[in-house]
Amino acid sequence: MQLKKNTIDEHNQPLISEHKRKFDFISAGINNIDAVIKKLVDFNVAIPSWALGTGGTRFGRFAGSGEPGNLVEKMEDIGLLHALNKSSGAISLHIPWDIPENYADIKSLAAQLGLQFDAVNSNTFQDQKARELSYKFGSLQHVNKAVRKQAIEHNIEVIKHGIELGSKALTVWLSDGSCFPGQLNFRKAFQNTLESLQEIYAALPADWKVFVEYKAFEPNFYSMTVGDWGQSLLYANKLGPKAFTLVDLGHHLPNANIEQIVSLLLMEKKLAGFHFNDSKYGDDDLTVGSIRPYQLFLIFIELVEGMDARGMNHATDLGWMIDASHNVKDPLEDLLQSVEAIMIAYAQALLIDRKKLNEAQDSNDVVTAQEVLQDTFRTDVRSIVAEARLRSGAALNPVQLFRDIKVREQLIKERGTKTVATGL
Ligand code: PSV
Ligand code: MN
Repeated sequence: MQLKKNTIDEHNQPLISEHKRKFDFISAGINNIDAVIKKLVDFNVAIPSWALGTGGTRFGRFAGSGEPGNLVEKMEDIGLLHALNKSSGAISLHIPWDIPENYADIKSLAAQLGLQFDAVNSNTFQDQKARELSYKFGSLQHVNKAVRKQAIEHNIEVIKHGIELGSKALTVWLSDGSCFPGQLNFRKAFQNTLESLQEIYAALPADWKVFVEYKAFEPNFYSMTVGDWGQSLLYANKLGPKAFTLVDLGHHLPNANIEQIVSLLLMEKKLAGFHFNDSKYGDDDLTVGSIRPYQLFLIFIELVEGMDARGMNHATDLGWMIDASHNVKDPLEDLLQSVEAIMIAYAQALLIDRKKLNEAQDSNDVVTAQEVLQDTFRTDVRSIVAEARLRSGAALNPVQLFRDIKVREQLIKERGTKTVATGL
């Protein structure tokens, strides 16, 4: 299923006058509104190939219908999202869940849908049928050199798939760690992992990056070998200039100050980018902005400030991706909501009165500093984000259009009711 331009126009038409009223009101007080909108238009968030189906927990999975059964259908789903919001123009592949059968066909489909290939992801957290050795006790950290070799080769194979498609980064997330005290020698596990990563690093093309993703716990519950940003940064520093730390919002211990982590990683030129999601308790993988929108806003303040301090391009110099799971919502509607929440937080961060904030900070005026932040956070910027969509040819209200033209119903007609997308 593909969306036609006139479907978008027909949806926008009756909404335009009310939209304009709201937009004119808010934009009257902003002197650089066109520059802000241009940044929003340029900003895109990649969609992971594993997030297009209904997720689940270890207790069960309540499958949806009309879900994509292969990579082509997954790309078509992302193409739909991108047509609706013009901010989801990239796909991140997880190998071996989504190995392309024919690179040329996949690349031409991507071009037709306006999609780029974002970072490619390796998977050494599950055993694959074709692999001889088990990752039960880790992969790159494993005490057995042969297991490490198998995991290294898998990562190099993932890079090769990425090269064929035009990706420029490899994301390595390891479930390696231990479940019980005494199970692992931490130093040996670190050294083994570092040496394995060094071999993978050596296989990176000159213009590639490797993103080392950390996670505090799960599936290992006593120690994780890349458990926090400190450990990830150690690996990234030891590996070299092409290695960076990837922040997944759900991968911290409760109440971690993620905005401070982001600020310092940016300062050290070691921030790779993001896996966006939201959580109440652990790695809940909920819709971005659904639980802690203020935290997301604070993170974007640090991102914008840190990137501007280094003259970085907001849209292209870091990796932006959603990494969420959808247990009770339609995955596509959920992804539309996540992208919207990211754009809102980004728009608000762009509107912060930096000069006033800096002055307040420099004079220890804590009250004014808080006022500056909360004034902006309490400003309704949804019409600014909608205007950016309008200017790039997208829908004023993507979720409403998705429902009005019955996208899911059409996908069910095309794909059937009993479908299961690969992923977790
Ligand atoms: C692990 O929880 C993670 O966040 C990593 O990014 C994985 O690659 C992804 O989820 C999908 O399993
Ligand atoms: Mn992640």
